[in-house]
Amino acid sequence: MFRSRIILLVWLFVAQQVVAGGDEVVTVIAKDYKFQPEEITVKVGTTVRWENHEKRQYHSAWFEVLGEEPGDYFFPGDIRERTFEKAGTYHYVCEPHQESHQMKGVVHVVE
Ligand SMILES: [Cu+2]
Repeated sequence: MFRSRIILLVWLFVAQQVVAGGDEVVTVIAKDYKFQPEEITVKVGTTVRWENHEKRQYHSAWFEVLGEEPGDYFFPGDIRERTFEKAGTYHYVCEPHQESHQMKGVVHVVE
C-alpha cells in the first residue's frame, strides 16, 4: 500500500514535468509592423509561435544569433514556430522592417 503510493507520487511528478517543460505554446502576433508582445519569457522546451495578423504585409522573425539566413518571410495567415531547448536571451528582428519600423523582439528562455 505504502509502496504503491510512492509509485503514484513519482508518476505524478514525472507527468507534471513533461507538461510544464514541453507542451506549452506561446504566441507572438506580428501586426502593424510590431511583434506583440515584443518581449517574452518562456521556460526551456517551450514552443513560440509567430502569427501574421496583417491584411497584406509579410514579415520575418530572423534569429541571426542562431546563425540563420534572412529571408524566411511569412504572409498574412501564416505561422512560424520555434522550440527553445536552451536557456538564454534570443534577440530577433523582422529583416525587411528592422530599420524602417524598428520591428524587433526578444525571447528570454529560463530553466
Ligand atoms: Cu516586418
